[in-house]
Amino acid sequence: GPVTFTNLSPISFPSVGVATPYPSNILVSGLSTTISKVTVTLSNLTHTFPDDVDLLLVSPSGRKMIIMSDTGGLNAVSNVTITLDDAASTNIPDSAALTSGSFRPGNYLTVQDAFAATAPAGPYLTPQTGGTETLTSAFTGAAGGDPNGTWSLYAVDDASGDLGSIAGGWSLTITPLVFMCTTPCGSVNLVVTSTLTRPNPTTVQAAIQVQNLGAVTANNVSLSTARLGTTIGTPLPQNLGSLAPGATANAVVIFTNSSPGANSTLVVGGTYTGGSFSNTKRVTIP
Ligand SMILES: [Ca+2]
Ligand SMILES: [Ca+2]
Repeated sequence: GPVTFTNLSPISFPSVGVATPYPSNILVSGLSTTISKVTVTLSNLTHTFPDDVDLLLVSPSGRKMIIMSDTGGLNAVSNVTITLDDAASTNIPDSAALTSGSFRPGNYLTVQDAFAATAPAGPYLTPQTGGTETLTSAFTGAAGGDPNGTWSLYAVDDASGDLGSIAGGWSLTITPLVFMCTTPCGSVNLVVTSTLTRPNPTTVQAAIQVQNLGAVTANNVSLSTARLGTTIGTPLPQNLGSLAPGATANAVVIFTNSSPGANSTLVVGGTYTGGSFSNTKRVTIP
């Protein structure tokens, strides 16, 4: 499901110019390399003239989109929390007052607003009304690239007089693209077997075997998530390479874990010609 990453540090707008910090960063890690949805939440936006606010979001893969610019007109706002979400029912307003809630992204007035260095140079992707991009088209799927890494929010106040802040910082909510298959999936059929042992009171060792019983080769087979605890030694994900039909691969993962009897999950994922797969196996901690 969706995973939220947050930077709680306030973003302060001067009367005119780049905000502090510039940019504000969020480090995303641990996600699959393709995502299906992203939303952005701005917490506690206060500004005496919101039309001055321009926001540029840059992804780890270098995609750069103006997500909110010249919105809210001249209506001063205090502590509104706004989620930019393609699935919202209304556009963020051009001249009406900003209110707390979910809105589709919007860029009014100037289309290619200026973002001083250290922001990447334009041109920038832009949503309505200056363009037709969405958070989905800009940042998800094959075009969006790997979501893991640093996301940067460049905030600018584009007119002298009037200022404000995003006092509660901002967050990204990202939905990884996951295909779940425990039966043959695109003719890949990976069977995961595991033997878990507890060599000492705080450590669990998982010996995992993955066998491809399907009809086509599984590529990029990755032991991507094993929610057993903090790994010791070889970290996750472990790349198990390609598995031809009938082939097996073995991996050993050692974890810090002090909860005998708990349930956990092993996940093996990868690709085949035509798609991706993910196979989940529930295990009990010894
Ligand atoms: Ca604009
Ligand atoms: Ca201003």
